[in-house]
Amino acid sequence: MAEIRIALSKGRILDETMPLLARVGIRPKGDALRSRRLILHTTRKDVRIVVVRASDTPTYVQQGGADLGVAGLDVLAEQGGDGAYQPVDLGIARCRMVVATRRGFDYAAAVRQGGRLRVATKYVNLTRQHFAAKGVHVDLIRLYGSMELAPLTGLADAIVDLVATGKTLRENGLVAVEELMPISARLIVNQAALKRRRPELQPLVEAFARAARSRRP
Ligand code: PRT
Ligand code: MG
Repeated sequence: MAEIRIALSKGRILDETMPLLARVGIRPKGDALRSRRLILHTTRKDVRIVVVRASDTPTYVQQGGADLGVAGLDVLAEQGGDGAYQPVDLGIARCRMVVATRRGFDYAAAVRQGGRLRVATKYVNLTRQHFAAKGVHVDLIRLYGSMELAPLTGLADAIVDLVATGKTLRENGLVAVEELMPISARLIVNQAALKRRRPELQPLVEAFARAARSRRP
């Protein structure tokens, strides 16, 4: 039997997918969380976990480097998500994508005045669409991380970033002023692989869907 590859990124996605995988009957062999290996064997002989960067998961699945993957809706929406089928909302790695500013910054006035707003983010496509729909002119500043620093240093007026507990914003004197969308991680599937190997892949997709449903309150 040909092997089935599942692309996962270290951190939240791997951590929160692990219990779902266990329900599906798949456990990585050895210490998956600490290992530096990029391909992990599992208790199912035909299943391998490939460890990728979070923003690379859609690429691996779309191009067939992996058959399945788990990616945040933030990553999928930002990249356009075409080519990978998204059959299951796993309901894990939940957070919200928001606009945030320094506490005390008058966002409503800045938006109303029709000037240009400087917005720092790694989600440049979603940010552009969001402000275009509101008719607000923005100067986009593309960052790769630690977006929270941008308003504090005067680099930007606002950021578009993810918020889970709100602790990071709070500790940096920032507040969420608008929500773009709720985020959770999705199972994604290579469409060609699903067509070609449906008898192997479809039961796995359904097992993920059941595992996700059974962890809901
Ligand atoms: O780290 P790397 O550059 O490799 O990639 P990554 O940062 O995209 O990966 P990772 O593992 O940090 O995030 C993977 C996925 O987890 C994201 O694509 C989201 O779908 C999801 N997720 C869920 C989150 C959060 N919650 C989250 N809180 N991703 C990031 N955060 C960050 C947020 O950007 C902010 O800096 O956590 C901080 C806020 O958290 P709170 O709890 O203080 O509000
Ligand atoms: Mg990160």
